[in-house]
Amino acid sequence: MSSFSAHAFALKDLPSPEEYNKRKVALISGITGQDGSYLTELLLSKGYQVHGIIRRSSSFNTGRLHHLYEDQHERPGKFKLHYGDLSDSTNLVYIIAQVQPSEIYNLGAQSHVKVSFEMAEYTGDVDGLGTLRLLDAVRTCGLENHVRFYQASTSELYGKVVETPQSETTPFYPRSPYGCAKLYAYWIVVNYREAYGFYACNGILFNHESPRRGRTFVTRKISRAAADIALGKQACLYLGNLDAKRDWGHARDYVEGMWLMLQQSQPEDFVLATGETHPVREFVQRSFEAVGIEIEWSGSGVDEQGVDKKTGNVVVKVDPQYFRPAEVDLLLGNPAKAERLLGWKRKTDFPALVKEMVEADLQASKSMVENQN
Ligand code: NDP
Ligand code: GDR
Repeated sequence: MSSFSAHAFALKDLPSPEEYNKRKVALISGITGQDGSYLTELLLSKGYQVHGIIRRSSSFNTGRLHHLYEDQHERPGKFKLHYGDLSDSTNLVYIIAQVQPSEIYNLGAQSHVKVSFEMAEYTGDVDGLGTLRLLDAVRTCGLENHVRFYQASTSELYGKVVETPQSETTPFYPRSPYGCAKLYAYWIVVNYREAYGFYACNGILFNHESPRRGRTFVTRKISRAAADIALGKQACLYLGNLDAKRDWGHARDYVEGMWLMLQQSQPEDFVLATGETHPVREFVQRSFEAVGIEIEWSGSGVDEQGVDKKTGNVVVKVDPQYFRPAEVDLLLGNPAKAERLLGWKRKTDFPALVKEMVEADLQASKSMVENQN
């Protein structure tokens, strides 16, 4: 046992790490988010008992988990939510001591890059120090050799383009307070792995989307607007930088990769990506095509407009308020290591992702119209 161990509240009479790991008890921070909901579905389907940390909110914040929560009445003891926050160390120790998880997925974060410029200190506290707090809570409970830990690292670590495609060996150059906070989290995970023998992995995930994506991220903003404009509920979509390129996959495929990372004999860091990159403009083009609107582009930079070829209406306009103080121009990942060692491969391609998101928003928007009538 390390002389630096912080076993102030160490749990007693633990089984060996091998026996402990067979228990299949997962704890997820950020369970109410996009990835949290898909990961919960996956883990429940694999027979895990799933615990999630949720924040107290004055409004309803468990919409993405509603179907699972309903279901838990049929499967008592399989799914439980705990109030907590990554800024509250005592609470994290308490939850871990109570749950005694065999796997922890740290998905909780202020995850919006643009917002991180406005809330830089908060983002640093939650996304950076929050990761340290969770790791230290595991140590405080004396579970560092028992728990397997997944950290939601990000392609935002690469930031300014140094090389493409970006892989596990590409140097980092973050371009936002969010990226900088996640850089701290990345390295503290590596450090605790090396210092205390933690089974801890960084999943360096490129952008992944779905119909459950938050509405202020660009893909969902576009898919919703395409649906609403097609149904005559919205006139125009305002966007920022249309030239930024992203490597977009489906969240459902990526949570499978998270789980695989914690099932290996040795902890390692992995990139999950599709190996393709597309500009924001293409996401717009394809989304509007999916609802029967063909866009013609005019102007450039902030003067850019997207005109509906049939009606001549301007359906897309650039608004400088959505530009960022520093931008990540190009992300393109190389998932070769994950494919080779984890057997992971994305199943959903780019056209299918756009189609699924637009169809889901069209459906949701139509049913709102029907409910109003
Ligand atoms: P979301 O924004 O959808 O979800 C973030 C989750 O974190 C929510 O459950 C949110 O709770 C929770 N959260 C926010 N602040 C705190 C806090 N102070 N304490 C505890 N929980 C908090 O993100 P995604 O599901 O898309 O992403 C999951 C993780 O993966 C994040 O860490 C993100 O940074 C990272 N990531 C995401 C990628 C993507 O493309 N989606 C790519 C690479 C990394 P609430 O619902 O109450 O707001
Ligand atoms: P990103 O996702 O910053 O890559 O972070 P986002 O969808 O916010 O932006 C992608 C690109 O689109 C450009 N863009 C706009 N973005 C938003 N949100 N709104 C707009 O109106 C708009 N117009 C153009 C952006 O400038 C950017 O270039 C996501 C998050 O999920 C992070 O948590 C995660 O770590 C990374 O992906 C990988």
